[in-house]
Amino acid sequence: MSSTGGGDDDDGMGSQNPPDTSLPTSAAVNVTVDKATVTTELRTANPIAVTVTGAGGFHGDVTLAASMVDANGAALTGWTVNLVPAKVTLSENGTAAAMATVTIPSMSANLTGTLKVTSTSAATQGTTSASSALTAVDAITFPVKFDAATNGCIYPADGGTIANPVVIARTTKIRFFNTGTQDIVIHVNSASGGVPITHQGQAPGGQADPKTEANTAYEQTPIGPSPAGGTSWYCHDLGPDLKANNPRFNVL
Ligand SMILES: [Cu+2]
Repeated sequence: MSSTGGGDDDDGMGSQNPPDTSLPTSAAVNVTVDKATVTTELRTANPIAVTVTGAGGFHGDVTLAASMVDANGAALTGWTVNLVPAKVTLSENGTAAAMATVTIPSMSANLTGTLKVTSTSAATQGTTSASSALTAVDAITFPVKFDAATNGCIYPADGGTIANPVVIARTTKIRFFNTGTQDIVIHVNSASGGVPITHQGQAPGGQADPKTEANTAYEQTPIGPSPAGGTSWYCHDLGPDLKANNPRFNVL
């Protein structure tokens, strides 16, 4: 300590109080997620809430990053995560929220993945990262329902097109889930190359479940690949057949 008196410090920069941005050594940032585990399906978007909390007097910016990794910590091909926002600003000991949305592709070599959320800030203490373990059941669900206003079924907007069919692996169960109140029958277009799944109510695979009641699914696991051009489907009951604009998948 200097003995120069006068209340000045001896750093040559004149007397000063700590700047407003300084933090006590106890300052901490803690990151948590709302779901430690998630069980879902292929071809889904899964929102996972992230909470960032300051403690010990922390205030200021916290930069967030999110990634998807496999069991070995390597990047997970095809799985993506969108984190919004990527930076939050905490008031003293405050809390902020972010959302990490994990999108799982329709076909994936991995059925499990781990979301990792990490934070960077001026704090040197705290639990600065969090993770969530996601498991995708080997299934894809297409929601469909009868709409009285248009007197026909409403097909999923992202149900695939000729140019961009939903790509599905042979092992993956395909589910048509009736989100409406009226029974429907799923038509699967036959083609000279054969069909990977059976028209509902027909042989060989569709007779056990002749119609899709409300809040139930017509489920089939492919018996082979789609013919060239993929496989389109629509509501046999109660229509409409949109022909080239029917939803379309391609079982590989
Ligand atoms: Cu039909």
